[in-house]
Parts: sequence; structure tokens; C-alpha cells
Amino acid sequence: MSNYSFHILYGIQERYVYMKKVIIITGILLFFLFGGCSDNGTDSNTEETIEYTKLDEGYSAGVKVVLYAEQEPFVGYNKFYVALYDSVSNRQLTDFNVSFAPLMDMGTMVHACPYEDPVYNSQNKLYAGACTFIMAGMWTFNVQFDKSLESSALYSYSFEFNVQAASMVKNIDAKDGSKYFITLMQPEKWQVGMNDIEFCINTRQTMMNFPAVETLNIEMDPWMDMGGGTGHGSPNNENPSHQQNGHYSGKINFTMSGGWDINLAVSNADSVIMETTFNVTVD
Ligand SMILES: [Cu+2]
Repeated sequence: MSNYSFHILYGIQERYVYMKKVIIITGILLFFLFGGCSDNGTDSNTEETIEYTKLDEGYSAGVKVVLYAEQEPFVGYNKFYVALYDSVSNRQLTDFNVSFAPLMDMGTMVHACPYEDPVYNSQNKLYAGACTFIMAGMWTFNVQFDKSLESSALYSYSFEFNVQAASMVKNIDAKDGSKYFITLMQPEKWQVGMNDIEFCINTRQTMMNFPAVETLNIEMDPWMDMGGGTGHGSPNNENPSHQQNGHYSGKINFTMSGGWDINLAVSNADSVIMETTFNVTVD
């Protein structure tokens, strides 16, 4: 009898401990399943999960501004990504308007360059934009933001960095009297065969204003110089045509590895206004 009641008691005790464990484990699982998910939804886009190169970060008006790029800034078309965080809670801020204002102070004069204001991407929670640096050297890169839900005041953080020389931008005084910047965009790595190719074209209205030009026609003629006065082109190229924001995209066929000239003749509605050549190496 005493043995029997001991077994009952022991069994109850055991079941009680077991239930306690189940409740604790279930609680932990629920926390990770639901607690974890809702955290991800608001504030846990940590720097470790962002695939781009972090250039710098700074604080302005209670906001932490983090600037990312795909590579070190260079003379050419640079994509930039901005992450904004509440500097106290570290919550990611996703409902702001963000704009760029690049500036080069050359002592005797100050000028800007072409840029594309960032647009919020809900997939990676970054504001993605671009800037075409037209000169090598030190640039101030202002990232401006408004706290759209609170006020219309514009805040900004000024990044400072060196822009490396590259040969991706042609600065041309055209026959129509305007100055243009033609930029060869990515890819920088070309392959033998058919490649997508993209240019952007901007004009210099003032030293601070470089709007995209959407109305030009590009005739593209690749040429491989084989030395000794010989050379050849390639078949089936597609002239770059305007898509949007001054971006012109087409296809270029590199039939051999080595150095190629990409000859461009750019015309307005009337005539050819400028010609230029980009030199690329095909691996
Ligand atoms: Cu300059």
C-alpha cells in the first residue's frame, strides 16, 4: 500500500516536471517564431546582413546614417545605398524621403555632378540611389533626409571621401553648344560574346545641375585594332536606346578577347553632335 502510493506520487511529480519542461520549451519556440519574426520586421536589419561595402556612418538629428556602395567610389556611375536608424533605439527608419547632394570644392570653384536620388527598397530596407562622379579627388557627399512623419525639416549628414580616377566618363563640348557627360556603366567585366551595355548621358546646365538627357540617339561601333593597320568590327550589335533617366541600353558583341574600342556617334534630331571612344579589355 505504501509502495503503491509512492509510485502514484512519484508519477505525478515526474509528469509535473515533464509538463513544466514542455511549457518552457514551447515558450522558447514561440518567442523565436513570433518574437523573432516581428523583430526582423522592424529593426533587425543588422550591418552583418547587408551585402554592400560600408563606406562610413555618421549621426545627425538623432538619426544614424550609414552609407554603402558596391566598391570604393570612382569616376563613373556609382550605386549607393543608405540605411537610416534611430540613434537611440537602433530601430531602422524606413519611411523617410532621402536625397543626395554631391559637391566638390576645388578652392576657386565649387561644383556638383550627376546623381539619382535614392528610392526606398522594402526588400533590403535600404534607400538605393546613384552618383556619377566626374572628377577624381575629395568629394563631399551629402545625404539629406526629412523626418516625413514628424516635420518637413531637411536634415543631412556630409560624408567625405576620395574618388578614384577611372576612364568611365567622357566630358564633351558638343556641336550643339552644350557640355555633356557620357558614362559607361557596369559591367566593368566584359566577356567574349554578347554583352549587355549601358550608358548614361547628362548635360551640365549649371555647375550645380546636371540633368539626364533622354532624347539622343547613339550609334555604337565596336572595333578591334589588330595592329599593322588591320582590324575588325563585330556583327549583331544593338545600338543603345533610351530607357529612362538618361540611361541608354543595348548589346555589344566582342568576338575576341583583348582590347576593343567602343566608338559612339551621338546625334540629336538633326545631326551628330558628338563622337567619343571608350577603350575596354575583354578577358
Ligand atoms: Cu572638380
